[in-house]
Amino acid sequence: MLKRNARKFLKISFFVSLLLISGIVLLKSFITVNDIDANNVKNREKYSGLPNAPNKHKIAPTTNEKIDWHNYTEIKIEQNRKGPGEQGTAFYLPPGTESRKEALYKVNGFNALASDYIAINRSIVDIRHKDCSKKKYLKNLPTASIVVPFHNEHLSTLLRTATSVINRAPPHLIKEVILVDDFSTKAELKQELENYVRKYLPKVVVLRATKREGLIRARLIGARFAKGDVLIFLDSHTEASINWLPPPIAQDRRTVVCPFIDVIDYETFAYRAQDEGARGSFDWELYYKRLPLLPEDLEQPAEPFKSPVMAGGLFAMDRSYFWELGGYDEGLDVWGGEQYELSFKIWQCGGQMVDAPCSRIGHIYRKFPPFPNPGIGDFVGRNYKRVAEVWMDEYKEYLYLRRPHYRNLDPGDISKQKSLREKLKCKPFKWFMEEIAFDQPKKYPPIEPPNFASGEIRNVASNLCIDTKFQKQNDRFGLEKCTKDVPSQGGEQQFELTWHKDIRPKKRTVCFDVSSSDNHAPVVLWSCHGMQGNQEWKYDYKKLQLYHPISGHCLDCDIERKEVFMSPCDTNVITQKWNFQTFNRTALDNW
Ligand SMILES: [Mn+2]
Repeated sequence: MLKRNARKFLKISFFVSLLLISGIVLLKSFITVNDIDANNVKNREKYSGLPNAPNKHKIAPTTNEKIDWHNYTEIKIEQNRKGPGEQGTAFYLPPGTESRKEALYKVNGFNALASDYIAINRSIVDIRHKDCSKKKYLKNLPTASIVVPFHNEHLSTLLRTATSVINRAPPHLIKEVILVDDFSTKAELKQELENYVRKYLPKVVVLRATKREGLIRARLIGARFAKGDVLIFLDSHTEASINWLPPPIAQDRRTVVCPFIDVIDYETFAYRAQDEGARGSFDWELYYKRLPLLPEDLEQPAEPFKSPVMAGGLFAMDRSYFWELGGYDEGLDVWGGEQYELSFKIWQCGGQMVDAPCSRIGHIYRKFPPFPNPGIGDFVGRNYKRVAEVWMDEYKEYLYLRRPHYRNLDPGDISKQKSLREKLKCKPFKWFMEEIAFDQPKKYPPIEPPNFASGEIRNVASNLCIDTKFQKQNDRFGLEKCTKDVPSQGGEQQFELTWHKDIRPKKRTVCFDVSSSDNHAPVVLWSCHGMQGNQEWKYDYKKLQLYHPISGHCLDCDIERKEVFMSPCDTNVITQKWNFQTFNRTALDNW
């Protein structure tokens, strides 16, 4: 339940802004009411029968006229708003709220009490690239249905999602906002949600699953109900930003569009960018990864750019095209793998996917996952196997190489997906890897090249070994007696100089990191980024030096203090000499 004060505050602030907004909506709809109906009829005609018309790649607008879709009245109103979290600023709870805060944190994984203090229709600042404010889009745009699945979402974050989506979009372009309740148990998501929606959000529909369906099937429930020309899927703890809707729906029918995803701070609800864009990709364990923008993408920072894989929950897709591609594979359980299934399918079967920098949606990345494991075994593994077996051809072996137990998982019946792939004459995965994710293997090679060196790193002067003692990020480490000499002694003395040219304790993903070129600069462990820089090392097996190119210094040590640090390279200094247990001479010669 929302606290009384917060609820009262929400209601008052909402009512005031609703009055203002409904004024604008009225005004707007008064002006455009005839166009709306005409547009809808046209769009209907336009879309009927399209699946059988393969050459009709573009949405054919009746006119090519482009207009500025910004709602300057709404923008002005928002600029003048003041209060908790307004203008997307950080909000700090007043003293005395700790126990309520903790209770809500536990069930949501973010500071839900802070959300309750912030107006449902709070303002955020425009952080889009400056060129976005000048962009125009077609006057005749299709309508959109926004599908928002939720499971035990906090009420005020859910309502803020729906409200921001509606307030920051042209009213006649939103057919409906569909909230799909995936069998939530929170009381406020029942009557209280429905009362609110009935009173303040007439475009919102609440659908209820009758059993726990999981994210993927909940999205499908919403998609089946949707009547708009374009489906837009959003998470239930998001905030749509200024003029977010026209960019994704102004694309052609087979272009699936993802917005930029901004960060809503899980503690303070401050709204900020995570970066200025990157192309989506994956590694061979199917973790979502990102690839740098291409030079041509950087030249036009407000234009949509091609992206191999979507991040997940936030995208827009022509509704008939979604079904033409079979929607999501319904055999995918709970969550996991669905973004790969859809992304591969789109690219391999003749569509394309872009990220639109001028459409930004804020998302709360939780501090921790609050929901218990569903207790149905490795459902993510089974999902990945389904995707790999249907779409990845011979490349699936690279996944199985890293996750051998997937070979024995039962993916269930995949005949429907396979026949869809055949029916749509989709291209092989090799094509996707070579044409779309062409730069991926450079960063995530299917077969990892061998290490340059591995084993203990023994100092020649002291006969001591480097020991990282299973320390954490940002910890320093030093020298200890070598465990090979004193087997009873514990420690972490096995290292790898990997093909990324970084040094990491075996089987871990923290790396030797030096961030200063000062004499005596410390060496710490830091999360491996694989981008060299501070973490690049070269082993000179002739001079026995561990060279750090960016600082130009060599690894050195103080025997008395058992300390490890950096100093200017000098072949006469014996404390700079190290024996790496084994090394690959050919690889080091070809550095
Ligand atoms: Mn989310």
